[in-house]
Amino acid sequence: MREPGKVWGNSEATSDDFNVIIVGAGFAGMYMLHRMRGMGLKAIVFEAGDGVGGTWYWNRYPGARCDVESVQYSYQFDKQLEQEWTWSEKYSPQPEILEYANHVADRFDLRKDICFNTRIDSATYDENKIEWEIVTDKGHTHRSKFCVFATGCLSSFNQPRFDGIDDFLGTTYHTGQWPHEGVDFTDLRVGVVGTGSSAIQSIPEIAKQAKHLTVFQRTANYTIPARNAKLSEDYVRSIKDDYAGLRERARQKPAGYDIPLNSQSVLEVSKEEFKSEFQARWEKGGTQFLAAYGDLLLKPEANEKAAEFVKEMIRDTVEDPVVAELLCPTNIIGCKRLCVDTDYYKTYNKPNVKLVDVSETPIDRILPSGIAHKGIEHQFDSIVFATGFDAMTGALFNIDIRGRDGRSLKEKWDGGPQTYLGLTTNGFPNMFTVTGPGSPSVLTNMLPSIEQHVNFISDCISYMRENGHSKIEPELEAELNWGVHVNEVADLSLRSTCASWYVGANVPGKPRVFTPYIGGFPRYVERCKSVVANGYEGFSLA
Ligand code: N01
Repeated sequence: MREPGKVWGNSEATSDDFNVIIVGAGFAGMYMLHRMRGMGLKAIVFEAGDGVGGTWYWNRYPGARCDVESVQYSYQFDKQLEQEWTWSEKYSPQPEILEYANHVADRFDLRKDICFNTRIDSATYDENKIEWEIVTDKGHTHRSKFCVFATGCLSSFNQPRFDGIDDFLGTTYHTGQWPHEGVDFTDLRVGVVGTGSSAIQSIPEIAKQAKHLTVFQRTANYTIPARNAKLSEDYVRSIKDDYAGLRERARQKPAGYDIPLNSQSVLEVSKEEFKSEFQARWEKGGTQFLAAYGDLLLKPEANEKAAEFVKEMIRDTVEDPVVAELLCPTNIIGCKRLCVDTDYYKTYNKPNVKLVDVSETPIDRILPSGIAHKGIEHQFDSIVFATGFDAMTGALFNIDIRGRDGRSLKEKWDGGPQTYLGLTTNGFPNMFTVTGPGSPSVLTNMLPSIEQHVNFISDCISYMRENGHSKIEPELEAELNWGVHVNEVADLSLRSTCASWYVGANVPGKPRVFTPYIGGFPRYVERCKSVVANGYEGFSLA
């Protein structure tokens, strides 16, 4: 084994140079830093916000919570952390998840190597030195052997540029950039644009305060009651007593999330049977609803059974039949990400809540006093844009990333992202993405996926160190084959068939490509293991 200093060392390096530069201090960046330090490497994280937590730092809108049960949406790399941290609710609210991120940062003393309030403007690969040069928005330059983008899948917010948006005299908010001090909507007339997860979580909370709330819906969404609850001491004890078992069961599941999966076809059971199964899952709450039968996301006629059940629930809940029909989605259930809510449909029974359908006629423009639609002026004191994100690639494209020969990542991915395993891309040596396009990421429980990626990257760097390599890059052929596989499995699922952010449909001009890997967590992990077992198959090492 070569001495680390010789492998990583650069005669021109200054004390400002790092072995590994990590971009982003969310759950991915924090664990990456921890692993690098554990390997004795010098690493620094650059973070745009003034605190850790990523998604949970930015998305502070009312009602924000995770839709994966907290006992599973948590790190598993440290058994003591697992035992000592106690979640208070089934789906913990954003402040508690952020508190957890802060606890982890303190516990592992991460902050001293995180440079807050700093955005990365550019990252350029220097072939001669086999180094990355990073320039921050403060104009500082740093160099490192490796560059790891832990920039998140849903971190570049999507703000549609409605005509007149800058003329609005009230206050506008985006759910993904919520003010830290919170917002009091008491006695205000509020407009919400969008009905995705962020809107579905925030609308019931905003409706509790606002004098009047108008929701502008372009596409109705399916949502399942969360049935959130405080966790009892006995339940927490039972989880902690068998955390290893729970994590192992989760690893075997396609979403890396231990929920009751039924592989049976809904088409093979009687109407009474599937209705009772859907009813039981509706009562239990959460995304496990879609795991009721094995073919719900494979066959339209199977999907329709689940979709019809939810529509019946909407019609039973919403008192005004016209509003109920507007809230009934017309597309595949689960095609767009299934939402999880608390009292979403019930909120439309409130006298201060109104739904405006903008599916056929879009919003005309923003006026100084509100929103104009079909020539009608809706007056507001505040407008909330719950309009989502430039998902998967947005945060990467916000940085001018240039690989070998000055080639820009944005240009390379002009027709859609191309990666090997969602972790690396040809032409960009020593660069890694955590939960990048082509990885299971957003289709799985993010925390186990993040840990798997970070462990893969860390082990890879360790392997390079032990074997005297200073450069790693995926071969073009391996990358193309991975892309073919990602597309093949996407084509098997109904998830790839609608205009969702999974395919980039929500951002005008974005190429329509199903970006995450839908082959499932276990299959992905097996593939990564076999790549390693075969001496980093598909990578060229120098
Ligand atoms: O964003 P979205 P989100 N005019 O893209 C509408 C995760 N998440 O922030 O569907 C009018 O889903 C748009 O309409 P349409 C989760 O993975 C998790 O809600 O494009 N409307 C849509 O209704 C989630 O999937 C959690 O027709 C416009 C909405 O804005 C992802 O983040 C909580 C418009 C955007 O919905 C994104 O969710 C929250 C326009 N010009 C988020 N442009 C949990 O863990 C857009 N829209 C619970």
